[in-house]
Amino acid sequence: MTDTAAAPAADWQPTACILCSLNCGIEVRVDDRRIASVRGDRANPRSHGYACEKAQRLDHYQNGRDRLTGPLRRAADGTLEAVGWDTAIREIAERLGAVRDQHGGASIFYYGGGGQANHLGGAYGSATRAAFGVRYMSNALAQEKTGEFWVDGQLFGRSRCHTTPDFERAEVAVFVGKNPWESHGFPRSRVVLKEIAKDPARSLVVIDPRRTKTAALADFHLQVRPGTDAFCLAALLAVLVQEELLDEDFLAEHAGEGERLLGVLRDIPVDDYAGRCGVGEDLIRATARRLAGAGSVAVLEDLGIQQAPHSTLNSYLEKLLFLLTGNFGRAGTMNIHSGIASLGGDFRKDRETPVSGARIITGLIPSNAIADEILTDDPGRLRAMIVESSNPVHSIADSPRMREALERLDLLVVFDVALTETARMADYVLPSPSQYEKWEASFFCLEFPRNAFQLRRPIMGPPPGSDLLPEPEIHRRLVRATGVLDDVDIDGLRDLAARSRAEFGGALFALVGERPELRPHLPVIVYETLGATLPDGAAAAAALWLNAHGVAQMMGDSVRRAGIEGEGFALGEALFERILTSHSGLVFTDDAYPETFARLAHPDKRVRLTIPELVDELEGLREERQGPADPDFPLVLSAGERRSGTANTIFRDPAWRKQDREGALRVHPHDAGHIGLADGARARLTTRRGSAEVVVEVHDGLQPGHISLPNGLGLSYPSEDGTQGVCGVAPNDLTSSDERDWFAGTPHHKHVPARLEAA
Ligand SMILES: Nc1nc2c(c(=O)[nH]1)N[C@H]1C(S)=C(S)[C@@H](COP(=O)(O)OP(=O)(O)OC[C@H]3O[C@@H](n4cnc5c(=O)[nH]c(N)nc54)[C@H](O)[C@@H]3O)O[C@H]1N2
Ligand SMILES: Nc1nc2c(c(=O)[nH]1)N[C@H]1C(S)=C(S)[C@@H](COP(=O)(O)OP(=O)(O)OC[C@H]3O[C@@H](n4cnc5c(=O)[nH]c(N)nc54)[C@H](O)[C@@H]3O)O[C@H]1N2
Ligand code: SF4
Ligand SMILES: [Mo]
Repeated sequence: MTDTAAAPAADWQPTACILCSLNCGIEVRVDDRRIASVRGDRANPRSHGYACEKAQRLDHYQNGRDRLTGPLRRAADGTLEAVGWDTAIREIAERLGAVRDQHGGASIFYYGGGGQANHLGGAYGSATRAAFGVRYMSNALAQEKTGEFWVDGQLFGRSRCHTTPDFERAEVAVFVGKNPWESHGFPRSRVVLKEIAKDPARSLVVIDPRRTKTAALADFHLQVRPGTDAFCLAALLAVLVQEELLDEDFLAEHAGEGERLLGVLRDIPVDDYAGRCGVGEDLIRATARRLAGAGSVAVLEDLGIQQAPHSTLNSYLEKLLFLLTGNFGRAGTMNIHSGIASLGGDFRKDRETPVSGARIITGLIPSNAIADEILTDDPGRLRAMIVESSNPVHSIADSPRMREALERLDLLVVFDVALTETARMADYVLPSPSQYEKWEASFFCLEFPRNAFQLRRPIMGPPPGSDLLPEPEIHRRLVRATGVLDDVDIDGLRDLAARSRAEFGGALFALVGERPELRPHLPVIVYETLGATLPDGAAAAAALWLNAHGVAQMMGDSVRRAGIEGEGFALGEALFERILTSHSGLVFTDDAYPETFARLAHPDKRVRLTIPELVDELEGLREERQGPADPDFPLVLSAGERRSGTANTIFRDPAWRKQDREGALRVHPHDAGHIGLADGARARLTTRRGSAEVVVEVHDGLQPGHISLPNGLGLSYPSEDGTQGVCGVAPNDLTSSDERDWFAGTPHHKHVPARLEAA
């Protein structure tokens, strides 16, 4: 045994993995500021001890060599120089204020607000936006989920009526453009997948052009030709209608306005559509019959259809699979979950972007439209940008154009923990402690009936000698610098908060009743008042007090069913107290199944089946020509596959990957042979937008003509001697921002015309 191993082990501390939206509860042991050991936390009410192998590598995030240690400012010579917080905040406030005064707050844009697990800071962003009159915002959801949200809004009445699949109990589980073995996306993914696969009474359906690890477990693998899901899904739905497999009782009781949709489906030529998507007609019919005959079906769609042709239509057809078969509002099916906070924007404002007229959904500008809104001489263009916890230079389509756009801005302010591709372009970089060094939380609470939330405590302090501020404090200082809160009696409110929360609540309520313009500032106001009274330096958690009361008010029965007692204000207080003290997380709502129907927001509480715009698109499929591919770009590149060695851009150090260090391009043996490429060979990959050298992995899980590159690579990172290096290919050096869904503007990352040549 070595000396270090003999040193007394630190205690296991509960926290969460921050690498994907599941945020599995973990317990970690810290040794000399390193995340030394990691294990699943059995007390976590969502993950119950589950964690995948990636969590073992979290120290690559915690102790990355490009972590920021203090604020930075762009100097006259163009380099980034150290600057003090007071100077940085004062100058940013002055410069944002100047942009607003000259061009209006609509010219300042806010992007991000949290990555896979750090949403607490973003909860304070509303105050900064209000202080500078910011009108437009967005985040990564606007390059994946906005089409789906819009469809939810039409079907269920509100885009926040978001459905969640109950795979634990489903007889049939369906994945459409989703590879949960690698990407997760629902609790204990791999355990549940294996359970379904080995149970002869249950079935797994996967729609994916590749034989993924998920597809390899499937009973029904519909191996569509890339980009043809609309045909496949339409054919499945057509079989349901034509073979009279609909759940008529469910539809009569809970749905309406289906005539036009069902008429269109009745006329679809199933054999033709099967041919167009490359799936056998027999397999399509067998799958449809399996769905119709099952006691329960749950469905999950993801990037494979959201970032591909017909994105929004695909989301619509995916939802019709469970709706037409009546798999809604019961165990094992789809339910509308509760939530603790919104992940979207302010959807009450504009419906279109000011310059290019792109559709704004749930308050979010399509990521692909951002450069259009900057690179123009239109007086309404965006001129300043605040980026919080996101790396848009790397993650938005057409990175060269995003760089050009950010260069054109008068001011770019970036909040991050690392010197990212985006931070390198900033005028000011505002660094925060890591997610293990501060109070933090994720708002990805998507479960039903028992929905869980975890407020995480810091498990260590920030690095010695660093000069970092948590995001809530940065927002507070920016807001304070504008003077907007100067006439609010903060001291009085703080005293009240310390004395009586009920009186504090009453005073706050009266304040925003009198001055509604202060409403978006509430997070900062409660942070400065109630926050100061919270134990253990938990001020950042103060904003959650607002959420706790909101949830208690709107879903009191569900909160009480979760074992939290009280009525009215007392229930909100009890929930907040439970949030503060449940370090492994808590169940905050336990819903009854009828809740799904109660949450429908159409006045008649029915699902509205026909979405006219999308039924038009569905009808138009018949005329769509699938001509021969562009001879210059004969392959379809899927730019951004999730693998066990990818984690967005949260891990920047390539050394975290033991295998597939450079992120190989996967190529079918037929294509590899044709081009003359052996496994491990280097090749030149070219798209209409760019070109890159790649390592090839010959892989028979693909179909000929389809090639696949991982996400999250091509990041610049310092080696031990400090020289910067880039490992692998940044996928968005190869994508174009104009290749996007006509409706929601979601990118076609999974469908990039490409060619491959021996290097
Ligand atoms: N390991 C790992 N896990 C992650 C992440 C990560 O970076 N690494 N990122 C997280 C994030 S932000 C997200 S949004 C999720 C995404 O999770 P997923 O959507 O599951 O991830 P992808 O691998 O991008 O795409 C899923 C599948 O779409 C398939 N596909 C490609 N083209 C088509 C098509 O035309 N039709 C159909 N039906 N399928 C197609 C691909 O073959 C792939 O298997 O993963 C999360 N989890
Ligand atoms: N071509 C292609 N492009 C894609 C995709 C694809 O499949 N293909 N997938 C898309 C999808 S689904 C997504 S979700 C996006 C993701 O892309 P982004 O929205 O850019 O998010 P991440 O890569 O997750 O980056 C998160 C950032 O947060 C920083 N960070 C981590 N912890 C903290 C913290 O505590 N505080 C602060 N301030 N910052 C922190 C990290 O350093 C990192 O810079 O990429 C999209 N882009
Ligand atoms: S990467 Fe996702 S599934 Fe794996 S441990 Fe982390 S949160 Fe859980
Ligand atoms: Mo994502």
